[in-house]
Amino acid sequence: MFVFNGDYVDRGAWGFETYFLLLAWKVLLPHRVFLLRGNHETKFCTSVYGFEKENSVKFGEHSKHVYRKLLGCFECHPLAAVIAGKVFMAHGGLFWSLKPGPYTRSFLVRAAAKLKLGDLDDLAKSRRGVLDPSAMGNNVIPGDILWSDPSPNPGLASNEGRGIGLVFGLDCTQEFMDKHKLKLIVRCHEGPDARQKRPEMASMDKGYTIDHVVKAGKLITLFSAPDYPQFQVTETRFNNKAAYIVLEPPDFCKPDICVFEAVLPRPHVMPYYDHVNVMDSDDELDLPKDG
Ligand SMILES: [Mn+2]
Repeated sequence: MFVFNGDYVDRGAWGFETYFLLLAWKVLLPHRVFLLRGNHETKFCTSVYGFEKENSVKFGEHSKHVYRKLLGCFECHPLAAVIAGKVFMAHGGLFWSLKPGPYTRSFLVRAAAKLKLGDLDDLAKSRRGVLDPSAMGNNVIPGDILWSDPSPNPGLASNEGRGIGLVFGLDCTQEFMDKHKLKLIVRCHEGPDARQKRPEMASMDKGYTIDHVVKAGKLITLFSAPDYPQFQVTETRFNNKAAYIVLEPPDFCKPDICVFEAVLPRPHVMPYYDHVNVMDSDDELDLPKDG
């Protein structure tokens, strides 16, 4: 069984053909291949970071139809997976428990520390079929789960660095794992560039970090794009290693982390967006702080 954890369409990492290849795998092996959603699988990110443009160049007169179908695919990806009842996997991380809203972003920012951590029942009740999960409104869990990050500080706080989702401490990881009898959480969503902006967290140079070690188990960040990102303004590259995880039965919760390097020289491909002037893909949502 293969579980992929989102951001297939990130031009800095995977890209256009990769997404089609993964969709073909899903069609061929629907009960063996699972494609969780990442924050890049949205209309916003695909229109800003070159995916839509690449689609229009490659599919020409059919591209509008193909893009509409692709947006439909994005909405269908699951937001999370529980493997063997012991391993929770989602692209960003944990999420709030909220009674029916709507909520403004400023309310969530102010109230974050007093809000409850969400559980799998809250997740099941959320509406996943949204094209661009929002930082506010009455359905914020999809935005949380795609954008949140772990923190070295305890508790829940609004994720000010991203403008959406939350940051959660190891007490939250412990609570979530205890509640659902989990032994391992695997999330992605932070490459070496994102970690460079958060010096309080370990660097992503080797393709993974163990961010929380709690009584119940561990929370691991996994990053599977070596030498990231493909497109950037400066000449300096991160030259980071990347990793994937093998989970073996019967435990499934003792991760065998496999590290790999990029094939160099990297093949030349077009960015299909103005990567000099468009903001980094880790600052994707430049939302107003109020509203
Ligand atoms: Mn991401």
